[in-house]
Amino acid sequence: MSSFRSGFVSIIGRPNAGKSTLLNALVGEKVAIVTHKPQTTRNRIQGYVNVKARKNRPAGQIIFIDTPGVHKPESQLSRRMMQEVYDALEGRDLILLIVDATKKFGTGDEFVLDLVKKAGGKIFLLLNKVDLIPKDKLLPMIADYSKLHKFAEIIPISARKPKAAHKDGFEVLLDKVVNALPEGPRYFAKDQITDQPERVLVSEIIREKVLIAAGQEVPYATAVIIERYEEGKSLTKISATIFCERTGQKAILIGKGGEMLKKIGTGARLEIERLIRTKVFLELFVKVVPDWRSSKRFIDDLDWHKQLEDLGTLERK
Ligand SMILES: Nc1nc2c(ncn2[C@@H]2O[C@H](COP(=O)(O)OP(=O)(O)O)[C@@H](O)[C@H]2O)c(=O)[nH]1
Ligand SMILES: [Mg+2]
Repeated sequence: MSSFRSGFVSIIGRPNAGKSTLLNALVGEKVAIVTHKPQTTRNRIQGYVNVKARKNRPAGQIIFIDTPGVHKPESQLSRRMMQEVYDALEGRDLILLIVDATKKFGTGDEFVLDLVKKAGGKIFLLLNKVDLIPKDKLLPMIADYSKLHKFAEIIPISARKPKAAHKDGFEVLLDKVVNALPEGPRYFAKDQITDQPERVLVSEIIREKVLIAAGQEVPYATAVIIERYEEGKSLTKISATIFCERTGQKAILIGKGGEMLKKIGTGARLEIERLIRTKVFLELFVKVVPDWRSSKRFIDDLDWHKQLEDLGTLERK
């Protein structure tokens, strides 16, 4: 078999199509948070998958890039999220366009399709959530989708139950992806699974618990910033602030007698302890910053790519 392949593969689709679920399933670890609420993912996130050679493919390393769902931007924040999508469309070797196969193809899907067509290059169409679809619906569906565009591949998958789509799970998808990549080096060490530093994963875990716990409208208005992160041998001390836009939202997040915040904190702490393998002391604060989603400056501060740059500058001082 020919030599090692590697490259960048962007996962693009509408909110809730299952992009982050797919990334986690491929990587085999949770690197992106997932909820049933749209617009959970705010940044592009890399996940690394090392594949062994097998009958139909050489060995390789795939850098998958999860992205925010393609949507019409209504705030500075969602404009920034769409910029993350555009960035992920630059300089990649392959696009995976993922659609929720339980939903009718609509104008939103057309918009995404146009976007990836304009980006150019090879596109695989992934029909996701086929675990929810009767088998006999699949072939006609593939036929319909193939009329929309000359996709390099159309592959039915289930990000949540891979074996419901194919007895070998993701192996067929991985065969096709690896074969679509150029020969190249292993970019990242075998034990590295994502580009996100630990403290970013931690802030995302907290945000996920907020999204799951809070009601309808609060989640979109929340953001999490880690204020303190002190690593010890057996205990890590973390303080984080959950930002929201209105005092009413703050009241909801804190809850009666602090119950909601406690629930968020406990859920987050347990998961963070599993991730970093020490006990965790987690302190949460809630702060109101009116209309932060319209503030370019606040959104800049949230950007962890930028946070890291700032940290690097601080450490060099
Ligand atoms: N039944 C089923 N649900 C899925 C599948 N993939 C994703 N989901 C669910 O769809 C919702 C959105 O998933 P998520 O990965 O956050 O979508 P994203 O917005 O595209 O990143 C979550 O509730 C997932 O559990 C799948 O293959 N089958
Ligand atoms: Mg997502």
